[in-house]
Amino acid sequence: MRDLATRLEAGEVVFTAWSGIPDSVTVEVVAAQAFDAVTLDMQHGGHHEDSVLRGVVPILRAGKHAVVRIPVGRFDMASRALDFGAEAIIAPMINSLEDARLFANSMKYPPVGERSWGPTFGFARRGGTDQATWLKDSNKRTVAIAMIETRAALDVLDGILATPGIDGIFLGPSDFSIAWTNGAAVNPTLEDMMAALEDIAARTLKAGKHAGIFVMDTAYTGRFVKMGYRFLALGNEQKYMALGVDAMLAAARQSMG
Ligand code: 3PY
Ligand code: MG
Repeated sequence: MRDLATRLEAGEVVFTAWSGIPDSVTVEVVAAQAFDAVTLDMQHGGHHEDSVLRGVVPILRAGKHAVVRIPVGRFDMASRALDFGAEAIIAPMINSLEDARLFANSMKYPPVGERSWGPTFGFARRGGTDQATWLKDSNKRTVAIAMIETRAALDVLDGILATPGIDGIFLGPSDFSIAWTNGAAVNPTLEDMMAALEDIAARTLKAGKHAGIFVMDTAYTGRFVKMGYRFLALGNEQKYMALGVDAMLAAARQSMG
């Protein structure tokens, strides 16, 4: 299986499922669907340390990229999730250069960062062969993704992108819309902010980093890909279930004439 970093460097579009139900059997079902990756959400989803430890297994077994969104400021959890076998970490609310530096430090071994040694589960789960190779390759085989979702983050975007160890950004369009409207609205497809989203993607690619976004409305997918976003998150378990049931009932009713 090719690394997520390799696929993103090649410009491939990568779709990630979004999981909020903290149960490894549910994760197993999600990972069996046609997504390229599964993200376990510890920020707004119900995932916690134990469910991440267990949930990474069915994702890797399905041959998918295991991604974890940590809670705000929980950079210790970024290291832990990597030690559990996650390949990429999404850190929400990276609003300052200090946030970016702390996040990168937790993601990368020296000399880039300060990640502490101890891939207790990840080594075997991700096919580690020997410690020297793991140490040599880990920094480029793990993807540190900083969420951009406030005006403060936008103000220091170039600095975040230039932070050693930060591999890319992930746009949170709901929080970004709240920031954009000064708290007046939550609208992840707000037309007024689309030029800013386009500018963020362009600056990210220019810096040689990866751009991702949560696609709340699938009709916007093509537009975001055209802007340069390649790592795309879709839905959650509730949505997958609702859409599946809607499609199934509609097909059943249609067959009745
Ligand atoms: C946002 O849109 O704010 C997000 O965090 C998406 O997950
Ligand atoms: Mg958000």
